[in-house]
Amino acid sequence: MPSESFGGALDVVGLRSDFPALQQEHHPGVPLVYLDNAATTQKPNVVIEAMSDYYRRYNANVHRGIHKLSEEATAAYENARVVLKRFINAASKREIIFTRGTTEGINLVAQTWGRTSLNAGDVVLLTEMEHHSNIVPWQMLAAERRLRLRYTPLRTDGALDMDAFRRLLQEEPVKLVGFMFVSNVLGTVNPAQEMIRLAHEAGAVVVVDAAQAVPHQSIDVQALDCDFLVFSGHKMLGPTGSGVLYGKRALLEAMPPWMGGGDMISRVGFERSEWNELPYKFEAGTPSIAEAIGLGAAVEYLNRVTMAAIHHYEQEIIAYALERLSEVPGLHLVTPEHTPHGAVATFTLQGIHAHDVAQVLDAHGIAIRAGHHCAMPLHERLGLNATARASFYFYNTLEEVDRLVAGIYAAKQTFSV
Ligand code: 7TS
Repeated sequence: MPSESFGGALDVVGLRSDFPALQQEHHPGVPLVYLDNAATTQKPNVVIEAMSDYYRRYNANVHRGIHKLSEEATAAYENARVVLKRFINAASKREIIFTRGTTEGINLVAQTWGRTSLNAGDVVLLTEMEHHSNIVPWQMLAAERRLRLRYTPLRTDGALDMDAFRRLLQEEPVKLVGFMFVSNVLGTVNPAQEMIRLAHEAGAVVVVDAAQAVPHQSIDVQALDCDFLVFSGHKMLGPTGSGVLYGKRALLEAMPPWMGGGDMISRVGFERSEWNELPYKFEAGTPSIAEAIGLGAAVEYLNRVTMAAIHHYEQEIIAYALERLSEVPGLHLVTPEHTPHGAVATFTLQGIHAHDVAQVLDAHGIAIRAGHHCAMPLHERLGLNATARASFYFYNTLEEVDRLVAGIYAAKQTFSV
């Protein structure tokens, strides 16, 4: 059992009261246990209110109207950018591009930096654990520009094979290294700083998929020295349709825009146009204004809780969850227990399909995800069709871990295994 100091400085019960969705009963008399946080997190009142306040009080387009509402909307939108800049310690707010999420951020890098910097025969080095969003955009570009995709393999313990990574970087020139900071399936935390250093030594540009990292630990893009880093607002208490592409200013300055339209230009003629300065060059059209404001409010909330306390608490809860799960007969943990991992517990249950496990758990009020979690190549490599995944956030409790385990025993009973 965890020590009495479990939770440390975090008042989890108090924090939970900030989340309306966590107050509900899943079925009459059965409180919801929400363990699908790697897919998306619940939203605190401050986020919902910040968005509703924008719509109720100062709804207007940004960067254009010379009227009070538009000025207020622009100020709130740009303030969110500053909040995000500080959150990941970017050198300038011009390096913060608002996107709809991680997927859009990676596609933007592929379609702008990639299309101008990668040529036939160039190597893009990814890893075998990537989410589809860090594979498919590169496959699409590879087909168009005849690039070669290579993948750093996993070790049997679920960690990335760093020897192979070094070898792949040395075997032949690599133009781009793309990798996830934290795996959404394994939970594995990759040695990002070391990988970035090695990639730079080999002359590669690095894009980090930090979708599962930024919500759970403090991130400093300058200390990491990554060239690009992307994440989604909805996995860190913010709204769907919000996210950030961070890029080093010199790279962003040199990149052509992706989408054309309003706001991203400084001058438009019938024949040609000139681009706006950063970050607007990459934010064509009316942006997701309420979403950016909501994401700013989410980050301010996270700052109040502190990322250090969140990380510490999550490490305790995941250790407890893995310990309890590993005691269940017939349960195979896909999340490696002995490599650094985030707040994700992925497993299979002997004799029961992951979807059936999820269905029985749902009947007990417990929301998890089952399937391939948008990482089909990883599942193929692991020799698994589907896995069940419980993913935690700082508002989850030990009691919820216990209910998860009880639900798994119920599933075993239902299927008599
Ligand atoms: N990268 C990682 C590591 C992810 O976990 C996800 C979403 C994405 C990229 C894509 O993010 P999006 O916001 O652009 O969709 N992962 C999951 C998941 O594990 N379950 O549902 C979504």
